[in-house]
Amino acid sequence: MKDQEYLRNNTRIAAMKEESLSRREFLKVSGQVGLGALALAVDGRALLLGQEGTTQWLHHSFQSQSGAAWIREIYLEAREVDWELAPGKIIKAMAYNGQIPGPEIRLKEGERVRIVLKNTLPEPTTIHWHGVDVPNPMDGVPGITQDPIRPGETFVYEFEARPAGTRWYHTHFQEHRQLDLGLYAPLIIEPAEEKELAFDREYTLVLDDWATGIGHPLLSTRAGTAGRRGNMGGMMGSDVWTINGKQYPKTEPLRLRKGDLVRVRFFNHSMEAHPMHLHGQSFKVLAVNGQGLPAPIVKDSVDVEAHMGSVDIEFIAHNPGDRFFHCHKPMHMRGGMVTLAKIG
Ligand SMILES: [Cu+2]
Repeated sequence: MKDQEYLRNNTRIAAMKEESLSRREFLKVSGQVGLGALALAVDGRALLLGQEGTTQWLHHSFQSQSGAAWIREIYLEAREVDWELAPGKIIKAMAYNGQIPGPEIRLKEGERVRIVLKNTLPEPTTIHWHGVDVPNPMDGVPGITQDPIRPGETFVYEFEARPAGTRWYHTHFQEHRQLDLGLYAPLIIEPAEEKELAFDREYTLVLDDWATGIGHPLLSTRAGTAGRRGNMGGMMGSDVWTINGKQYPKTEPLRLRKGDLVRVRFFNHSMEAHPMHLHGQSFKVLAVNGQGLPAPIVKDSVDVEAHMGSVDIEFIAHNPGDRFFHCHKPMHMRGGMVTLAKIG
């Protein structure tokens, strides 16, 4: 089954909650998103993933009636959330499937994917597939390639995943607010020839900043909260610096065994560069901004460019301990852009 092969290659999703879904239930879900009219040869299982037992995340392979092609289907919902950056620091934010960053999507190069976006926000939105060679009508630019997706509406994106590399998906509607409020996520396109995951452990670390003011719960995303820069003309400085939506010590550590071959992908969602530094050992820089380097460079710190920069690194975890792994700018470190590589 292609689904099982996909899951084998996708440790992050495979580790999450799995539920079976009958064909009838699947068609019900499909019907809700306007796909009920399609004739589907469902292979009898689907995967629903989401936070706190919710079921917003559906991905499923199905075959057209002619049996011609497999298409992976992914279901996303954009909605408002109360997001806890750190204990007591709860902000109103926007999220895909209730999480910041949104669910990481992993595809094989050349794989055809259909992504169904339901807009449950109180305002319009779209998704742009950053760094992916999508057809123009799928590019997600409101007023140019599509109409904005109104509250309550659903839009279906469909494209072939290419080129391989570390990519993003994110809102393209009023980015100064919606992007700042959390509507972004990694989109990883694995090379077609990469049969099995060569790494023992793989992590994606999304770097971001937040201007929460005094850290009190904030009222409405319409007020440009969380980032707050939307309504403050950039006057309010960032006070919280996060890795995968959390401020240290609430960041999730990397849990490694001695000898593991590890790949880490950094995404920089903030407007400043972050020199990311690992204690106790060096690493190889494999790719910058989605492009593989002709020859990897060995470093102990690497700058992740501002404005959507990405860097892929690898290392063999050879030096045990709870190793500090952080941005080297003192204010960012103090603001929480820190995690641990726990090497046992
Ligand atoms: Cu930094």
